[in-house]
Amino acid sequence: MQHESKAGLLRRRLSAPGVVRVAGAHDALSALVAEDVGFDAVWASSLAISASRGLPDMSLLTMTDYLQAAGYMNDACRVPVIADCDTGFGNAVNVAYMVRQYEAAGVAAVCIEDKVFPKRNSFVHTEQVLEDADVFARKIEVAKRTQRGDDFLVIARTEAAIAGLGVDEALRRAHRYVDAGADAILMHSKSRQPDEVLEFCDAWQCRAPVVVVPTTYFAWHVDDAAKAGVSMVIYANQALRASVSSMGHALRQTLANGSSVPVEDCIAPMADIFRLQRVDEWLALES
Ligand code: SPV
Ligand code: MG
Repeated sequence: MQHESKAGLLRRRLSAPGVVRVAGAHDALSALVAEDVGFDAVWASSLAISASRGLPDMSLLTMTDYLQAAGYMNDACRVPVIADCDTGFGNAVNVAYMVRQYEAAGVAAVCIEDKVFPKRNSFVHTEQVLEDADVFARKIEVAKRTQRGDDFLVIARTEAAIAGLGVDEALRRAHRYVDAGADAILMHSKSRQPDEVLEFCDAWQCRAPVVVVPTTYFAWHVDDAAKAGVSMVIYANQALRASVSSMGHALRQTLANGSSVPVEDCIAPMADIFRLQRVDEWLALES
């Protein structure tokens, strides 16, 4: 029997009952931690990859930078990688090149959002400018036409609610993007409650899988998201934020104490690092 591709695996999981649970990663190691604890897939987050380079998420890094980061995650992990590809790094032609490159790197899915390039992170307090819906739908059409394998997924993300245009505009756009061939819709919201997403799902009637990113409405339980008709939940930045606070805590304590004694019990033992690096598998190649 032929080995199932990661895109095939993700597509099958997305169409099966239950929610696909995805964790955002900033590098291969954080992607491995997500896989290790049991997440179904990894989100190669533009926010997290930018932060790992010490930069804001505002289209400063290039496609090549993001592709390299997603490729490292994909090489390290067995679970599928979903790449956050911002606006597609330009126009429909850039999207075609992007799809070719990401699919060739083994990434299972790409997600593009309907903002204009250069985009800013959805939570930064600044103006958010939406792309014309037809122009964006054309990017989706081109992405779908460009992919070589049948299972590769293109997720269309609408930022209508982020830009303050409301759920009706998000719905209008989502229908347009599914008409253009999108495999799933990421309905983004920065509401403190899941109200916008609930309103969306209610009207959407599961026309295509719905993906959500509960960063501001983090108390929404995954079982309630499932009941609302959500197919995929992405915890986009929890690992990044956890790493910043854990590193800060461990280093602060070590500096203050003059040794790492106070934190030894709460930092990963070296054995955990070796396990994630699969040191034994590499050593076995020598013998
Ligand atoms: C990311 O993780 O980069 C995302 C999600 O795109 S958000 O930060 O909510 O825009
Ligand atoms: Mg992003």
